[in-house]
Amino acid sequence: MTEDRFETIAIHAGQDPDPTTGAAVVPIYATSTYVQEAPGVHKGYEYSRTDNPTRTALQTQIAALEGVDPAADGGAVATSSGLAATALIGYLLKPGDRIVLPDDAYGGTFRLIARVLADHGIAWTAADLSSPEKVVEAVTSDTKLVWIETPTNPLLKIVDIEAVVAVAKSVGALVAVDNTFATPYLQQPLSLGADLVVHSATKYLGGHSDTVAGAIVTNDAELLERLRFLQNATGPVPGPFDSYLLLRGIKTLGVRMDRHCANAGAIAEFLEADPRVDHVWYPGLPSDPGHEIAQRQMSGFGGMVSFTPAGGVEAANSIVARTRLFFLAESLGGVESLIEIPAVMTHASVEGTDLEVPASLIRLSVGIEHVDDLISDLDRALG
Ligand code: P1T
Repeated sequence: MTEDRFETIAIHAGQDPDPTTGAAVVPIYATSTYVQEAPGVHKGYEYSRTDNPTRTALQTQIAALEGVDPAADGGAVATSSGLAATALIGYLLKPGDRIVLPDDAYGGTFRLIARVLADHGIAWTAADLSSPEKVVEAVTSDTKLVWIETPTNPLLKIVDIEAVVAVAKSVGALVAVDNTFATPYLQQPLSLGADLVVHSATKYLGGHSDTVAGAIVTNDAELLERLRFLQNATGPVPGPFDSYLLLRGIKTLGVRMDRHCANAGAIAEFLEADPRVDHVWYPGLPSDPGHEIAQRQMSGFGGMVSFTPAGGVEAANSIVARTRLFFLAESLGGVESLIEIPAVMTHASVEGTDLEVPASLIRLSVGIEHVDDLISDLDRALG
């Protein structure tokens, strides 16, 4: 199995035919409990908060795709949402510990760190992790976790994972990489030295905007055991139906990402050349400050594009009201294209902080529709 390539692993890892029936697709084990032959004598499953076979298959699939080294005894923990995954990682910390996080990140991640974990005595510092000097300045002896997002949400900054890992290791801090925007198809942070990979599986992994879920992946057996303990102790598990939807969605991750990347690249070029647009953020554009590192660190530039229209906030509001194919909605990573204004939608919680985003910023989650139709839709909406 380990010699198989990404697209093959996506379809086969954790998905052997069902041993009881030969079913070619992993069944939805809709059960909360498992009958025991005698007290403590069972087939490996006791209660579905602790483990469920559909979730086990999903965890095997995700771990394999993130390149978990089978010899390292690592693995994945699938969770009830991306933020549940982040919260479990937060439980690894103690009062007095510090988290260094990016000055551009998903608003909900910031809210969890600054308004929940902070109340439990965990300090935080926001810094521009795309600047090596700023990382060195931000990381101190009390830093126990460096949280990376790359590309960041919503400004698509690129962080050099290996460089940040080197600084974090110098003070013994763990490094977690939120790999939601890139997916393991485009970027594998564990191979660059990260300790933990986090996903909002709600997005590209699921791929169809029909479920909310998350995942944590690690090569470290001790961390995996601790996270499994924390999940069982606190309870944020995905149900078997959600696990099945993810298993099914992930099978096509590679082909979907190829199309997301191609469409987003064409749209970024279209927007960059248009005088009705002020600025475009997309790591695939040679003009983007993260382009070189993205080329080295990723095998494609992803499906997210952000831009500011020349007409400011007023223009932004009318553009998002005029698109027909790009639905005005939060979230991202589904087959259908979405458009939103982060300042008042996904990132309302960062207003007035170091993470504040431009008020006229528009974020596109470019779907896998025909690219010519998507460009016509934006062309019309730009007015
Ligand atoms: O929504 P949830 O599955 O809990 O995942 C949270 C999360 C974590 N990390 C990143 C990079 C994310 O983008 C998200 C969720 N983001 C959105 C809902 C959004 O529209 O940006």
